[in-house]
Amino acid sequence: MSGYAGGILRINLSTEQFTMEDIPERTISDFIGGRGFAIKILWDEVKCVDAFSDKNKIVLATGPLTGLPIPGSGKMVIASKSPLTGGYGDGNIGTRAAIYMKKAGYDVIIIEGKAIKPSYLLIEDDRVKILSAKGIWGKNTFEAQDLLEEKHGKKCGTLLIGRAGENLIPYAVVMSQKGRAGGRPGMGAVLGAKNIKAIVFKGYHDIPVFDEEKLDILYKDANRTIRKNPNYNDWLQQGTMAGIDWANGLECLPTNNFRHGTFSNSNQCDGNVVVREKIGRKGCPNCIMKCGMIIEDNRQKRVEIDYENVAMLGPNLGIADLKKIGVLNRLADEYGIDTISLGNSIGFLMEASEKKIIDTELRWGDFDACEMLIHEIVERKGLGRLICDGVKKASKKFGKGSEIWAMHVKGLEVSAYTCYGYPTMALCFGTSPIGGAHKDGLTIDWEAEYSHRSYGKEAAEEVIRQQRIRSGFYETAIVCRFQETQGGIDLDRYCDLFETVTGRTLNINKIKEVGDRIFNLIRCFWARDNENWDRHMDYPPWRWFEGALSNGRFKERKIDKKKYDKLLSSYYDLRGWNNRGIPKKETLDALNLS
Ligand code: PTT
Ligand code: SF4
Repeated sequence: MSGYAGGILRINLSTEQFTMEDIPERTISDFIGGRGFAIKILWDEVKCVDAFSDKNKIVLATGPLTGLPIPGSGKMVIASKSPLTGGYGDGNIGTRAAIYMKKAGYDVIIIEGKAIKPSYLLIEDDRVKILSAKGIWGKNTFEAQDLLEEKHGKKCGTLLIGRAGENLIPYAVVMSQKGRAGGRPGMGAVLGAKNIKAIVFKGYHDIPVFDEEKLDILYKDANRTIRKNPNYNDWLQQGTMAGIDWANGLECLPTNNFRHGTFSNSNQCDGNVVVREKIGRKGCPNCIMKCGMIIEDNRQKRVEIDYENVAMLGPNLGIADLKKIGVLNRLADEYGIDTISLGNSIGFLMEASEKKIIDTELRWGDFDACEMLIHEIVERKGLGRLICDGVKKASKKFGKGSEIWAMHVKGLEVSAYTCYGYPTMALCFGTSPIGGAHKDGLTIDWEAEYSHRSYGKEAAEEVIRQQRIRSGFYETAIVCRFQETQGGIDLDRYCDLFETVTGRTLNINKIKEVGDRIFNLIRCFWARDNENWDRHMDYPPWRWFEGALSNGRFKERKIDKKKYDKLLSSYYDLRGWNNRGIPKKETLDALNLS
């Protein structure tokens, strides 16, 4: 089947059995791939289980465009029930593993059960082995990657976890290529609970393409378009790090646990510093816009930095020096722990100290304390024990009003945009399918331009428009969404590429329909596993309703709670959900989900 590799590999770690399954035609036409396949499988097979039990499953899913000569096609989705949120969780990681998995003959891999001892998987075409992880268990992700490549050669793709995943830190990510990270809602911890340190892929098959000659022409043409794009050169200089200046200017750069939206020392850690300090660039395979900016940190180690990482481990903790932020970022990558939740958790603890809720003194900007805390979080010891399970749990333990400044949605810590002035962005966080993430909607530019519409029906429509396209195309087909925003490859062009690869038609209406189907099924997954589901689950962190400061320039900034509720109701109406945020039967019927 053109564009698809050959089906689903199911690996049962408990019985050590491996089976191949076909993907039903209806699943392909209804869900396309990636996140679509992942939620279909999790909905069918993972019902109300503990995320760390051997009944939970990990789904690795590629899309029909993965691994082909298409801009940004070196990515895959990793999904599971999240130990951090208790709901659906996924991440999108750029890695050679995505390409080799498809070349080995698999669109999807389902990992179920639990290995009896620390192990890793070697998947080479139709040969699957569960091997002992002796010698790599306990190693950081950089060392483990080197050891695996020494053993299996460099011509392979690797997914792996660090100490954070081994120690079941619920915001442990999956790492690859010493700098790519995916699966913020604890996908690394689910692998750890299954005793799986790494998965090594080797594959030698060609991926079938409907019209190879045309694909070759379209690919060259697409790369020409990217190179000619006026943003291209700036992007190569700063990548996502241009975001620091942008966010500071729009007053949404999280500073001191999201209390402020500007950071007075941002010029010590912005994109201009990157231009001076950069020693290289890295990124995902099949991409000519590589956006991972490499600098040397304060310990002379190489580290790949991004906007989210720097904002959360820098300004949000009051730290300005990019090389020091780099040390914290590198540690997070070595341990395989999510930088966004980490920056949130440490920021939460610093605020708890400032408010004398804990009796240890932690000061904003104290780099040494932050470094120590990262070690302690990962090892679940010392002060780190207080926040190693995320801010939602920590605030429940702390009480004393700390729930107000625990910056999460549904248990997942919010990404690096503070929203006092951005209610539509708060709705993106509130209704994201995985909790407080920006991956399905980022409306700050739209809102800055049309702020008078921020609470209106247009705002709900804009959020849904973005969610439909991102979920219905970028997370299913799968390609990097930066190729559109920064490279100028629009959706029409991608639909053409899709048709050339698969021989199936795709247009914006079909993308929206698939996006809606996925969003509704994910919503059902959350509601099924959360008995007390209600609209409060779609509220942003309370801090944005209260306002953070009693004086200064942020004094007046906050989201109007009543207006947010109205906005949420418009969103539900447009989605065909009831006033608790649960899909109505007729909505599910119309999407073939009855
Ligand atoms: C993503 C989230 C992001 S989003 C960032 S930086 W960003 C953080 N990166 C981390 C990191 O690094 N190390 C670490 N230990 N933790 C990290 N946590 C954070 O994880 C990523 C890029 C980026 S960089 C973004 S926005 C875009 N996201 C895409 C997406 O979601 N879908 C898609 N189709 N295309 C996308 N393109 C861009 O990809 P998660 P990556 Mg990532 C070091 O995984 O779980 O989605 O969390 O995958 O290969 O690193 O690419 O300013
Ligand atoms: Fe990966 Fe960045 Fe290229 Fe997107 S732009 S494919 S995230 S390297």
